[in-house]
Amino acid sequence: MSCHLPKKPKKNGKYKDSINIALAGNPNVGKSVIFNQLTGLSQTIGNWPGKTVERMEGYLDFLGYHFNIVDLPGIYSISTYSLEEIVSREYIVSDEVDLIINVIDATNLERNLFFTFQLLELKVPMILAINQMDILRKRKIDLDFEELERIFKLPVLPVVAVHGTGVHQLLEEAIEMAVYRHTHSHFNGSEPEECTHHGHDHYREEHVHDKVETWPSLKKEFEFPDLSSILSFGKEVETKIKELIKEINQNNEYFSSFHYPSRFLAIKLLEDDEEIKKIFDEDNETRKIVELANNYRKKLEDYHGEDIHTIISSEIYNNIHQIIEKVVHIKSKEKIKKISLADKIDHLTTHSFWGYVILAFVIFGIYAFTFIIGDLLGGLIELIYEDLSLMVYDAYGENNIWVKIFWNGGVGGFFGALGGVLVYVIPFFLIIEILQDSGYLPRAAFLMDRIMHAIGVHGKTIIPMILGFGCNVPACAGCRIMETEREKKISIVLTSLIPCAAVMVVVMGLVGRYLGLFWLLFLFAINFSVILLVGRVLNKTMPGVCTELIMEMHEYRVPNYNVITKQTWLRSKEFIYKALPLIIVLGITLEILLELRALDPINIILSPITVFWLGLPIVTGVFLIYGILRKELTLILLALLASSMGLTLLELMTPIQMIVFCLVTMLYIPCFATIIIIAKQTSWKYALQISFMEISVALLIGGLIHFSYIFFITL
Ligand SMILES: Nc1nc2c(ncn2[C@@H]2O[C@H](COP(=O)(O)OP(=O)(O)OP(=O)(O)O)[C@@H](O)[C@H]2O)c(=O)[nH]1
Ligand SMILES: [Mg+2]
Repeated sequence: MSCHLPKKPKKNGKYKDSINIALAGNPNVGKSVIFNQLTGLSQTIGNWPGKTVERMEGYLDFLGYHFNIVDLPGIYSISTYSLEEIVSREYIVSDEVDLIINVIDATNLERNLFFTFQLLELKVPMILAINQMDILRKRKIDLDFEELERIFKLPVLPVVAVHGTGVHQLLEEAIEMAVYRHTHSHFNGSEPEECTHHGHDHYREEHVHDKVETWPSLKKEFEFPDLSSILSFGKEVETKIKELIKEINQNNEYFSSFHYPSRFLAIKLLEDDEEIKKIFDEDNETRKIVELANNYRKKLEDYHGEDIHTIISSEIYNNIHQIIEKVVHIKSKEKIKKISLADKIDHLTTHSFWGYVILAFVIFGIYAFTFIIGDLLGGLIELIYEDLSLMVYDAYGENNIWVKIFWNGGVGGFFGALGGVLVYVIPFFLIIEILQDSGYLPRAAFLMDRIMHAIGVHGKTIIPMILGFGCNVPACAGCRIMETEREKKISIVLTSLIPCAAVMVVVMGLVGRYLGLFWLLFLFAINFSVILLVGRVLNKTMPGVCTELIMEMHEYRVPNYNVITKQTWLRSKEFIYKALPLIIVLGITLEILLELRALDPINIILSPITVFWLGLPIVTGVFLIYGILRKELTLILLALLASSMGLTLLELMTPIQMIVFCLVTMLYIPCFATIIIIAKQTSWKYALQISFMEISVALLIGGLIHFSYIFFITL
């Protein structure tokens, strides 16, 4: 296949002659799975709504074309209920997008098509991707795609995103539409049978080349099919819309610069859409149209006895029901059985008693799974390192400076990261991905709602908090799902206090390993009490009140093997590529600095805090600073130091020092990457305030424990 489009040089980093596609649809329909399949990038995927919080762009070259693909946050409508909806709407009609792939969840056609109907009103070139067809097939439900294409007069394709089925056909269809179809008004109603996605290749090959010159103006030249038969409301509403369109068209020159079709503007005016009304604030004449729309709205509401949104949505749903009746064919009653199994699990995990038991079990399970596997592999790696070290020491001598620097520092750092961190982090990410993809998280949010209200947020916060056990960085970014700024700010603080996988590695490697379960639980109890306390204080001091939990619960799903392994690998890769080299370099640097005794001045400066206040060994000062970079460094550097001194960690630190050190590491400051993400989500001021607050809390508690211990033993 080679239909090469002449590419102009990059302009502002973007190819001028490329196809720009936006993936739009309801939350949790599979947009990001499609995006990742196409671009090879790693957008968050999971079975809960609202994961994609920011527009993400990726690209690929396919069949000689350059595609810019944009993954949009999931939205339920393109009204002005939320900022995301306004931003998405403006983006969809802008010149930045050539065509939309509307991703639709096949198992939820009714609600998804509601959004499709709104998109259709924008009259942008569009392909409908009916995703999750595997689930539908399992339920023995058929969709008549030919009928769907006949109805929508646009390409409608079946997709199973998680298997990659049908994903590239979407692009083939996009090429068709972008380069060929809009110049051969092929889809304008007359010959629907030819519009299916079968057997396009031959005419793409033939026609693509000579149509290239019309390329850049796809959106303007695309003749949107006449969909008046499905995009029509009842007679009264339609009459009013037509009247408004007439008025709008009289000022066509002014309105056309906004890219919105007149009919869309008319509908939105009727719906009293604040953003659209702003467009009409130009002069007296345009303002009159708003008044007219207000007038019509009142009349319609009086006539129907309902508000305008209900009137319009019920008209849309009427049309959707008729379509569904035509295209959905249920082949077997087996569906009922399947649903009841999902329902049973659903019922159990949201049960007022068993739900909490399961939640506790899940959280305990995360740790048990991680640390059983981690300890097993970690022990093995440690053994290998010890054996290898003996061989190296025998050959070159233990006190050889080069052995110290490169073997103890470099190779020791590598093995430390591998056996001390990576073996825990990978299972951790794996289980978090399984949890995400199964659909459990919204249930946990529902269960925790009442408890979370006590600390100023609703249950949804538990989602970033659970994700925070894996890594605080994406978790803090995920706090965008909170509805209000107040809740977002509180959620970010609470999430940044969750002990992430790296912190857990430190805590398990010191307290867990040397002091046992009781002290481990003690540390957790303090950590979670701090979270509760901070939440309560913020709830009392921040202006505003907590909103109620509104969250869609999608059906449970068997986690997809491809999705979870890929996501786990992508997250682990981050660690391998970023942390591993850093650890090796720092390991070598540490050995050199130790040889030169260059750490001493910094440690001495920090000693009033580390030694006097916290009662820690003086060497921990520099390690705590390193820990801001990545928390696991504190443990690895400690272990390296101990091994370079020929000691075990228990000989380097007393039990009480381990407890204080771990507590401080758990609480003292979010790591650097988390601070940056918090600043991006809120402001630098807030990020620094959080850091300062957490340092103070950590030092306060660490000092208190140290002095209580002294007091206790002097008694
Ligand atoms: N069985 C099945 N599951 C799918 C398919 N496509 C996506 N999923 C699952 O659907 C869930 C949602 O997928 P995402 O790609 O994260 O959805 P999204 O539309 O990007 O969601 P938001 O970013 O929250 O708007 C995940 O659990 C996926 O594993 C599919 O074709 N079949
Ligand atoms: Mg997404």
